[in-house]
Order: sequence, then C-alpha cells, then structure tokens
Amino acid sequence: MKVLAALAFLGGCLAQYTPHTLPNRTSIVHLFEWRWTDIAAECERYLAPNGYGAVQISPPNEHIVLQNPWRPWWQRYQPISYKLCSRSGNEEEFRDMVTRCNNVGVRIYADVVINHMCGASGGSGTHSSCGSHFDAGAEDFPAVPYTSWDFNNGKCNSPSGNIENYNDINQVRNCRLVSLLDLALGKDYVRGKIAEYLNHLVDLGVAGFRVDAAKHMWPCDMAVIFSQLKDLDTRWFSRGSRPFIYQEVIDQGGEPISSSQYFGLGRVTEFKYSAKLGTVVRRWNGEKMAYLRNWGEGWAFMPSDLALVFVDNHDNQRGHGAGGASVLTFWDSRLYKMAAAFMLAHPYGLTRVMSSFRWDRHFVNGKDVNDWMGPPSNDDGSTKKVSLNPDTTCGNGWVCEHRWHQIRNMVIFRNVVNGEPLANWWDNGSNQIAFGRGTRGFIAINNDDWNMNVTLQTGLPAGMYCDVISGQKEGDHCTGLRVSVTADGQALFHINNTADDPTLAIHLDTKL
Ligand code: 5J7
Ligand code: CA
Repeated sequence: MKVLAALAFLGGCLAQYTPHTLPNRTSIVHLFEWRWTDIAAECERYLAPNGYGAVQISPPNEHIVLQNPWRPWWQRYQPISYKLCSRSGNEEEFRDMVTRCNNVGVRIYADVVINHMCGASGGSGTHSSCGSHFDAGAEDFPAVPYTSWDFNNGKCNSPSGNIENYNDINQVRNCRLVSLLDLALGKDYVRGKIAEYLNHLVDLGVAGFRVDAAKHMWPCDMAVIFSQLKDLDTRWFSRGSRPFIYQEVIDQGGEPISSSQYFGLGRVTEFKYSAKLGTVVRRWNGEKMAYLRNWGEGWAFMPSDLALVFVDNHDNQRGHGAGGASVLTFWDSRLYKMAAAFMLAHPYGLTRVMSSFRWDRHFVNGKDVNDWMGPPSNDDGSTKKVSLNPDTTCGNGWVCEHRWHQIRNMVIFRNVVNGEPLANWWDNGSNQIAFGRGTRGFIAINNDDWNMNVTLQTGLPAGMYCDVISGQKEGDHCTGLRVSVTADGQALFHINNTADDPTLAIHLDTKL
C-alpha cells in the first residue's frame, strides 16, 4: 500500500489503479474477438451469476480489413478511425452491451490502440470495418481526421523508419512498430483526438482501458491524455471515479524501457508472470512447483498492487510476443487448469482470465503457420456468434475457458478469500504444494509423478468441504470430492498424480 500511496501522489490520482468492480468480484475475463451482442448476453447469463468482475473487450474502433492473410486477428490492432464500428459490432450494440453489463454489475474495459494507425502498406480505399476511406501511403485518415502532420516522421532516427533496435528508447517510441504508422502523441491535436475517443467510451459507461503497446509511447504523453479524461458515468460509478488504466508493457528484462516507467499512470501487465508460471508448471529448466513458495515480488515481479497478471494472453498464446513456448494455453488443458487454479488462489496481482477461439494450429519447423487466424467466421467474413451447448460449454469454435468449471470455480474461490494473506504454505521440496488464504480457503496441487498423501494444516474451521475442482457444492451435497477438516484445522489431502485434475481446492462457501 505504501508503494501505491507514493505513486498516487506522483501520478496525481489513486483511482486509476482501482478496477471499479463490485466488492468481492475480483477477476477480469478477456472475451477476445467476441461480438458485443454475445458479451451483453454473457454478462447477464453467466459472468454476473458467477462472480466475474469485468470484461476486457477487443478494440471497439474502426479497423482495417485485410485480405492477405484473410482477416487476421491482428487487423483489429490497425485503427482506421475512432468510430465505434468494428468486427464486434456497431455503436448501438456497443451501447447496449455496456448498459446491460453495468446493470448486472459487470464492468467493461476497452482495449485502446492509440500508438498507431494501420500499417504503412495498408493501401488506400475503403477496406475498413465501417467503410471509411483512408490512404495509408499518404498517411491520410479523414474519418478522424489525421493527416501526415499527425505522425512521427521527423522524430524517428532509424534508417528504415521502423523500430530496429529495442535498446534505443527513441526508436522504440518514435519509430514505426512493424511499419504501423506512428502517431505524434506530442501534438496537442493528436492528444485531443485520442482523449475525445476515450471520453466517448466513458460517456457510454466503460470503466477503464487496456492500453495497447504502451511501451511504444512516452509516459509523459500518456499522462497528458489521461489527465483529459472525464470521471466515470455517475449512472453506475460514484462521483469522482477515475477510469481504470492498465498498460501493456512487455518487459521481460534486458531492455532500457521498463514497466516501472509506467507505474505512475496505472497498472501494468506483468509478462514475467505468464512466462515463468508456464516454465514452472511444465517443469522446464529444472523449475519445481516448490519454488513458487515466494511467488510474486520474490521473483522480481513488480509490486502486487500494480500488477495485471494472466496465464496467457491473446498474443503470447499463439507463440507471438513474450514468453514464447513456455506459455500455457487451452491447447495444454490439463496443465493450463493447474496454472489457472494456482494463479486464482494466489494473492499476487489483479487476475485476468483468457477466453479464446480455436484455430487450425499447424506447426511447420516449430512455427504455427496459422497463428494469424481470426475468430470463427461465416463465409461473408462476419464473426460467428457464441453458441452454447447443453452442458454449458461453448460451440462454434469458441473455447470459453472462463466457463470451464475448474476455472470458474477458482474465480469464485478468489472472491471468497479476497484480502486474506497467503497462509500455511507447504511443499514436498518437489512438485507438490499447498497453501491457504487466511482462514477462508485452501488449495493443494500435485504436479509430481507420484501420488500425494499428506495431512496438512488448512487454517479452516472444522467441517466437511466440497472440492471445487472435481465438482462443487450443490444444496447439501458435493458433486465431486470431499475434504474433511478436523477440529484442529487439519485435513488429509490425497491426490493421485494421474487424476484428471491433480488439484483440490476448498473454501468457506463450500462447507456442507
Ligand atoms: C510489441 C512489443 O513491444 C513487444 O515486446 C512484442 O512482443 C510485440 C509487440 C507488438 O505489438 C503490437 C501492437 C499492435 O497494436 C499491433 C501490432 O501489430 C503489434 C505487433 O505486431 C507487435 O509485434 C509483433 O510480435 C512480436 C513478437 C514480433 O517481434 C514483432 O516483430 C511483431 O511481429 C509482427 O507481427 C510480424 O513481424 C509481422 O510480419 C506480422 O504482420 C505482425 C502481425 O501482428 C501481430 O502479430 C500483432 C501482435 C500484437 C501484439 C500485442 O501485444 C498486442 O497487444 C496487439 C497485437
Ligand atoms: Ca510510438
């Protein structure tokens, strides 16, 4: 809290770190590439009833529409204008989504792409999600409007105009990221246009922003833009509430730009968390679950109350970006669920659950040649709706990790133990671990190649508890395994290493 108080002073406002979720709704879910109409329905039918706090949506603004490759997921990271008109839906649908989600207490954070517009070779025409005309070669975006004066041309010192050297701070922030036209955020006009876009979203009721490619923007430019933001809408938020900010800064160490340069502006993504957790759970490089004993700041991660953490994100789940091969995804579902359970049980950071779509993953010489593929779509290119199966899982190619019962129940676990310190850590020096959260919840994980059979102090009141991984509490019985806590707080944890999910988790709300 000390760190935060000091930064709040520097950054000007504490509230940028506050997610504005309802009390005891502690996790964000990223509904990657979902349509607004599907998100609105999901807030009402699933997220609110299951204690999710907020949704990260894909960029809501107008974007380029690419042919080669065919409508890749990353076209949404190439803006054409700030009209709310994207592959996910139009402004009317957006407004309806934000209203309906807020009305059931689920917040919306918009992914905002403000470092750049489309790529320099994006061509000219109306191949944009709303049909707005643009000319990438001439740096002309009349629907904003931006002209060539609004881009960083003179400021970039690299021969190609692209970022060539990540050790040169000026290049990283003033040159083009993989040829994307780099906005001149030093200009009042550009700052004003971006602030106008973000304020439009605030007017519609969003609670905050995921700031894309923050590493490629000067913190002082961002500070000016954020200072121009309105307070949140008083229909849903208390007077004086500031938009929640979390910034995508991929800092794995070894570069002159670091996460800490952004701490004054809001929270920051902790990519080391994702990469390291994957390495540990996969037991690569001699890592063991026992080493998670001092997980968090003890692993040289940023302060917990500044960190936004995740097992995987939309970028590194396809082998792109930070973390590379160690990152766990739904493709490795057994280990993924174990990692997600650990993340959601552990007190470090603000947690974000990934919700993906499936693509035709196909490796050639170790590289997934289909990593570009966009969301499930119809022949006309429109995104398919999220269909639901009778067993509550999703169809039409949507993975819906956030609906996997193990993950959903651990989101609830995190809500129940919110604010409680890590307690009663135990490990076997290898890959069996267990820990509690105060006197409200306890988890045990067996990632060794032999069975776990051990009696541990849980800190919980005596009673019979339902495991929330193999099942849950329903009425007065458990649909899965049970754990019996004795009067002195001890319980026997028996976990076969070959179990579907070698994890047991119990909390106060699952006591019979
Ligand atoms: C930026 C970083 O600072 C970084 O450390 C990193 O790992 C990735 C990026 C990065 O961010 C982007 C943000 C955007 O809004 C749009 C973008 O297109 C990017 C982006 O491309 C990008 O870097 C890609 O991935 C890195 C691993 C490679 O080192 C980069 O060269 C780049 O790869 C390029 O991806 C290919 O070179 C190019 O041929 C291909 O067309 C392009 C496709 O676009 C993406 O993969 C988009 C990635 C993306 C990543 C994000 O973190 C994000 O928030 C949004 C998009
Ligand atoms: Ca830039």
